[in-house]
Amino acid sequence: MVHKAKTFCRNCGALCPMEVTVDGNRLLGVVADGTASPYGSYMCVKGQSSIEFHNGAEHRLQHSLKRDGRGGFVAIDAGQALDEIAAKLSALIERHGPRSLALYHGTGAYRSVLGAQLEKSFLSSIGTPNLFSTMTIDQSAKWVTSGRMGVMASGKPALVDVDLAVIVGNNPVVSHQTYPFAAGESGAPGRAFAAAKKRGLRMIVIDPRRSETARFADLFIQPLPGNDAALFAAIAHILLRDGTYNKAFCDRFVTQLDALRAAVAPYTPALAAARADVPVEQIELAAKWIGEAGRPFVGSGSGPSMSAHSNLNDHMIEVVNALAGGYRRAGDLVRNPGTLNPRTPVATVVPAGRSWEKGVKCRTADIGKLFGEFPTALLPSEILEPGPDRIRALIVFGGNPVMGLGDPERAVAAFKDLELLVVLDPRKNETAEFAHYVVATSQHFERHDLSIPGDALYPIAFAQYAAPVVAKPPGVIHDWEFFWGLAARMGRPLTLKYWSYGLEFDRIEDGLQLDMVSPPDPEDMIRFLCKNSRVPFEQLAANPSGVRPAIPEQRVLAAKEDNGARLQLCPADVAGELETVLGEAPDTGFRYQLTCRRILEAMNSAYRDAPRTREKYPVNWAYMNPQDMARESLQEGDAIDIVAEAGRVQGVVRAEDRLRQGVISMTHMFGVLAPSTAPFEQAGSFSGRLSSLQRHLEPINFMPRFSGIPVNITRPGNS
Ligand SMILES: Nc1nc2c(c(=O)[nH]1)N[C@H]1C(S)=C(S)[C@@H](COP(=O)(O)OP(=O)(O)OC[C@H]3O[C@@H](n4cnc5c(=O)[nH]c(N)nc54)[C@H](O)[C@@H]3O)O[C@H]1N2
Ligand SMILES: Nc1nc2c(c(=O)[nH]1)N[C@H]1C(S)=C(S)[C@@H](COP(=O)(O)OP(=O)(O)OC[C@H]3O[C@@H](n4cnc5c(=O)[nH]c(N)nc54)[C@H](O)[C@@H]3O)O[C@H]1N2
Ligand code: SF4
Ligand SMILES: [Mo]
Repeated sequence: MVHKAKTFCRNCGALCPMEVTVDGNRLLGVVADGTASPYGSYMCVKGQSSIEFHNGAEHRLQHSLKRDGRGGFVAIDAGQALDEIAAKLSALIERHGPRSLALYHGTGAYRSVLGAQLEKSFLSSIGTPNLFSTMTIDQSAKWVTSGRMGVMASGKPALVDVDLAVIVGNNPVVSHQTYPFAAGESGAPGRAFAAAKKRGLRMIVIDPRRSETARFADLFIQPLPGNDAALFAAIAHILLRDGTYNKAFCDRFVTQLDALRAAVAPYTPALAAARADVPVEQIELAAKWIGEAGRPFVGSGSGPSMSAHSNLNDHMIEVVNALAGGYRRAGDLVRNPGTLNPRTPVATVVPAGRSWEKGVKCRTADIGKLFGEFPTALLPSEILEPGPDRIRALIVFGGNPVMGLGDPERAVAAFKDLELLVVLDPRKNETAEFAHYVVATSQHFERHDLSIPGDALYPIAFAQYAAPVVAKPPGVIHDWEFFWGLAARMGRPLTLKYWSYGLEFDRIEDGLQLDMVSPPDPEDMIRFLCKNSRVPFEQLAANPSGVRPAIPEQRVLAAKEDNGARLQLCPADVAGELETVLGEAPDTGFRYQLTCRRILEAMNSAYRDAPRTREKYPVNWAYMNPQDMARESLQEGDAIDIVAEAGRVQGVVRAEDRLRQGVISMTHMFGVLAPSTAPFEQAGSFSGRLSSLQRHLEPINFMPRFSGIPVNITRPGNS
């Protein structure tokens, strides 16, 4: 019988509420569900693609696979696969200790709530410190900044409360990624910007490409990539020069202003303008608006975090936000005080922790954990470098790291070296090709989830519970069943806890000890995760469109007493990096820089092969400014070789006048791992070939360079 059911999308952080039409085990359609949604009625094309994926599009895996020893795979029952994986893991740990196991938590794992919670318990139960995730190949510059500067516990303001949004290398209209890194709303981002503009919001966008988000900009600055540190050092220079920074905020909450003043003194507006190739007037105007703003929010996306000097870029962007007092203040209304996990923000500084300087370290670098994780760029070294506690077994949960890491020569060598590689995924992605076992997991609409990943991100308090709306194919298991099944077979206990970023799993006291003989009921686990919720589980279950709790007005509290902590605007290592950057000269051996971008239709490597994606993107086009194309005598559709220090790929040129000259813009994780020689036959060009996992890594988080990569272009066949 055909019926309608409520659920929410789990493809990205927006978690859009939706209504699907169900016919038995097939999904016939999907529309946005605006009943209670914090964004009103909204969804994007990936919502549609995800129902087609449930129905079997993109060669969805229907059962688990085992490598057959002859270069191929054979189907294996999931229970049998778990038996074999458990036996191998137990033997490895027995022989080499818990550090021989590592886990990589990919983009697909963040919104698989029960799986992600049990993953943390599983790692703790094994006792391995080896947790890697996409965060350290994404925007961990933000973690580094919070570790070096400290954090304002009052948090950042909601879009509806700011009068100036400065958005740096972030394109939420396509990526739906905004808050808490940058001003905006993850669902219906364009609508939220339009409403804010109508109210009088001023917006500055800084991006080498006039992005979809930039159409809302009052001031659009189009720099060469990799110069955000210089630009924001110059803006700090102006704010200090003119005395237009927020003195009230700085007197109370920041320190090292004198050191900052000295460090940014050489970063004159003229110097930054020359480096970034932008008019100096634009830098002065941006600084003027920031100085004038009553309620500013200066924030960034992945662009600055993926370019040269990524940690310094981010630090200087946050310095400007701090100079402007871009945080919620005592007495400010808290628009979303959390629903599942209620929070009461206080206007106080959480001191800089520099977690990486202490505790358990990586084997191959003198670096400790960043928010509980090791740097993913070091994963190949941690596998390959000989030693008793090297990584021998890896579980990849919802990720495609051989592509995501870039530098396929290095990454593939490491993945091939593993004694046990288990991939937990509904797709047979490129990483799965190297796996000993591919455990096929259920798709979003087939499992239980709770809106934990949105709890602190929604613009208003909101929570939603999703029960399965269709049955999973008989051959697949849920992500959480994998971790429970493995732990049960290995004789390890599991405890379900409400873990979220910033918490140390072992320190969370409140937990639900799971029965390791009969599998837990997923509904019981969700009920447990609702234990502190403002909306009881029963109410969420009775309201499948989600609930906006009625909560009394909440305001940011003033600190009872000054804890003495201050935001450290210019610690010694930051001052040192500013000095180093000052002395750098541009690499004149390269005429272009390749920048990152995202497309609406795909989620990294997921939905890349969805029919509606392939229609527009048979390849990931190499976008160029038409004037650059004319100078190079290139036409649309021409093939070019894009040559970087680390490697080369063949791309297919498309004109884009929104892009500044000197930049080639290309989305990631298309194509194949093999050398790129025929983009149309290889389904695109794997731009990860242009990045190195051994050179140009940032300090602390070892972030590789994925944007602003110096490149030259030639016609294929010419070198
Ligand atoms: N549709 C869709 N949504 C996604 C994803 C997806 O693949 N598809 N991926 C998700 C993931 S994993 C992430 S991390 C987020 C990322 O979310 P965003 O950070 O918003 O990612 P992008 O859309 O790539 O926007 C980055 C912008 O930075 C600009 N840029 C590049 N280099 C520089 C630079 O050096 N300086 C400055 N100022 N700008 C620069 C680029 O031109 C681009 O417009 O998106 C998430 N959402
Ligand atoms: N050159 C270059 N490299 C980059 C980037 C770039 O811009 N340029 N971006 C970087 C960034 S920001 C990121 S986040 C990484 C992405 O790196 P990864 O996260 O490693 O790659 P994804 O393609 O997002 O992999 C997600 C996988 O999760 C699976 N999946 C989806 N939903 C579920 C689920 O519910 N359960 C399970 N088990 N699996 C699921 C999908 O099928 C897919 O195979 O790449 C990084 N690498
Ligand atoms: S924006 Fe698109 S992908 Fe993200 S949750 Fe909404 S429908 Fe899903
Ligand atoms: Mo990401």
